Amino acid sequence: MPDNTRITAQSGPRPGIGIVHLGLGAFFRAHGAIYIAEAMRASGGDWGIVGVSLQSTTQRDALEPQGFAYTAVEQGPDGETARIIDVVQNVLVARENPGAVLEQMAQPNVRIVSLTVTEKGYCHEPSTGRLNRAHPDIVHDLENELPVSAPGFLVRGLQRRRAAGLKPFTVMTCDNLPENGRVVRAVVLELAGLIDPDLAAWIELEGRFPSTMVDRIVPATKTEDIARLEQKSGRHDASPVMHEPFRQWVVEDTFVDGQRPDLGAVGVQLVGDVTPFEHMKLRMLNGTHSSLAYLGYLAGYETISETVADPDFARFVERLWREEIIPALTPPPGEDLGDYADALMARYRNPAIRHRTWQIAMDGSQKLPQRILGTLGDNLTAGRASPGLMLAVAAWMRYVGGIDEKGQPIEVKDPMSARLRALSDSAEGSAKVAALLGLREIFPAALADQLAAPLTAAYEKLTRLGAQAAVMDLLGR
Ligand code: CS2
Repeated sequence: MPDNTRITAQSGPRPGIGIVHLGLGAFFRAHGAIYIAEAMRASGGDWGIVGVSLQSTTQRDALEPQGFAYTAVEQGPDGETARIIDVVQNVLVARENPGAVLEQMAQPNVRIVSLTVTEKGYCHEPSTGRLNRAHPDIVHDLENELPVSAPGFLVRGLQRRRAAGLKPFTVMTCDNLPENGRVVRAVVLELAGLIDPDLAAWIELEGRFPSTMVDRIVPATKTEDIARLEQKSGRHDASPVMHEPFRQWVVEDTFVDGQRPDLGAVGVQLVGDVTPFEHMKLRMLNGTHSSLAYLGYLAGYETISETVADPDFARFVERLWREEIIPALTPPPGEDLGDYADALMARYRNPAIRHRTWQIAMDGSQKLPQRILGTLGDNLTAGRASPGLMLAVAAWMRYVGGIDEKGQPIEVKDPMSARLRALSDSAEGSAKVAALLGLREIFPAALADQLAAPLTAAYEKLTRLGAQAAVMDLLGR
């Protein structure tokens, strides 16, 4: 493919760099980057983005020849619309040159370092939110000045700024973690404290870590998406992003010196407390997404829209919302949870979005606590039954065993996959459920005790009937 048929960044003045983004995946390019581009168009400011891939060279190699511009394709039920996003000004690969990333973070004009490094990128223990000091990347970062982990880059980047007499950058996490600002603040302070207690004290005093709630469904781009787009537009884009029309971003308005793009001008909700929005989104959207992912995968469905096209699965999700999830939630200001559930169902049904159950099933060990276990714990305390969510956790247990209902292997992607597989292989039935419940990184002891009996019953039913029939049985069909 000759370069002149590629898409290119628009000519004209380029904005100055204001943001370094760690983890330049499809989600940020289809969500935060678009809001930031729109905010600059609406109100100006130099908020150009330098993207950082921690490991892989794929994004850099794809985007560099096209001036870091890419196409964002909005996929609605009635068709697609495409637009070129050219807010990214450069992409660095941390593994190749960690020093260049730190240097960029220490530039005076950089005022925000944002992150989408997925749940596991915080190197914390999901059940406690504390830094996992035994994590190999953290062990490395304690011994070396050039880091490999996201917390390591944040701490060393802040260390350089302090040494240069600069203010810290605001750390703005955009990952699906509850109280994500507090989580990243805690891991940064803990790691900084182990490196230099004075640095930790400075970060604690001067640093800002707004929590955010991010929402847009962005399935991984497939080869056929690239080909279809090229056929339609006549130009090759090596790395377009596909996304649904819906988007939401709720941001705690606490930034160093108030420095941020004019996000309020483009529909971002700037609030004092993001927590109720995060709970709503993580439990209602991500909680049912994960439930559908494990049960839907086991029942043989490839995507979420295919899964909810099955009337039993659609009724199952409705039941999860109305009887198990909503009763345990406090609605955030201005939100009606019943309406929110209706809107989610319409989003899941969008047939243009081919979001694979396998993709969502990834990294379950990091996702279950905030998506499902919190609701289960609240329901247990309130004496409310949660048979649907029990079945979903049972399906996760079945899934991580690595063999599907037809005896075919499942490619389980999870930082704990080897341990999960070994525990699954070591026992059967209730002993297997007990072995997995013994993983303290996922299940706190008190919750594990309460879950043992109902989860064993759900697991036995799931293995006896299969996912589809277990869902039907739950609905009384
Ligand atoms: C999904 C999320 O892959 C997953 O685990 O549940 O990526 C989901 O699509 C987004 O959080 C929607 O905002």
